[in-house]
Formats: sequence, C-alpha cells, structure tokens
Amino acid sequence: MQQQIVYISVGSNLGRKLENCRRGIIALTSCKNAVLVARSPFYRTEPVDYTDQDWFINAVFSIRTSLSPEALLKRLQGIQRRAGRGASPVRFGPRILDLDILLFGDLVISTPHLIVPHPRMHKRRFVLQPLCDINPYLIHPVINQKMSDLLARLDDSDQQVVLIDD
Ligand code: PH2
Ligand code: MG
Ligand code: MG
Repeated sequence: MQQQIVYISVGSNLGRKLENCRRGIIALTSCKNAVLVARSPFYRTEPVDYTDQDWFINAVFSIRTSLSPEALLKRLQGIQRRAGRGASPVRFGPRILDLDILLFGDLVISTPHLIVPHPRMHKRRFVLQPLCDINPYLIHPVINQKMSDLLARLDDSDQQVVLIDD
C-alpha cells in the first residue's frame, strides 16, 4: 500500500497513565513501517461519555506508514493487549491504554471493525486540542472543515483539558 500519514489518539486513565501512553507510542513507532512524524504535548483530560471514572492522559501523534488500515488496527490492538488491557466491562470506561485511529490519509472507511475518520473525534476536545497542536489546518475528510474550526466550535463549558509539562 502507498505510504499514508495516519493520526492516532493515545489515552490512559489506569495505572501509570503518562508512562502507558509513552510506551504505547514507542511500541508502535519502533517498527520500521510506522515512522513517528509528530507528537502533541500530553494533556490531563476530563472523562467524556462515561464520566464516573478518573481523568485521562491524552495526546495525538502522527505516523507515516505503508500498513493497510486493517493491519494497523491489528497492530494497535496487539499493543493494547500487551499493555495489560483486557475486555472492558463498561463502554467508554477505564482503560490502561487506548490507541484509536483518527484519520488515515484522506480515506473514508466503514467496516464492522473500523470506522475512519473516528466517528466521535470532531466532538472531543481531548482529541481536537492535541490534533490542532500538530496540524490545525488539517481538513476533516467527511465534514470538510479545518480541525481548528471544529475545535473553536466546541462548547466552551465542558470537557476540560489541561496541558502538562513533560
Ligand atoms: N476515551 C474514551 C471515553 N472517554 N475521555 C477522555 N477524556 N479521554 C479519553 O481518551 C476517553 C474518554 C473511550 O475510549
Ligand atoms: Mg479504542
Ligand atoms: Mg477511544
């Protein structure tokens, strides 16, 4: 497959959250067909969708890869599993490591296992803020708007994200 730039969200709200995120990024980008291009700063983020859980650490990073979307998904799932993540009893609930494909070049994918662009990314400050740190001019291939505009349009009152020094 042709090389693509892929944006991935990393998050953790169990155990050593920051270290879990860092190790997840390293695990993926130490293989030669997934080269790290950019990484945002890390944020402490208020939980969304399921709020009765601890705050998350989140960041977004981009890679250059010749892997297919399915092959990349398998690889991300393997990394999550090796980090100690089992089947989650609660949808949107606590997780030791979450690696989600946000954007895969300009591809629009909808299969039972994978939806790209990520179906909730444009509503989530913990995704849009770090994504804009890397590339605010990126266009959402379905909504056709810049990430910076999507971020500006979020309701100011909810979803706190706090930059951490690292
Ligand atoms: N992930 C979820 C559900 N809620 N909230 C924050 N702040 N960060 C996340 O990564 C997150 C979430 C499901 O994957
Ligand atoms: Mg996930
Ligand atoms: Mg997720």
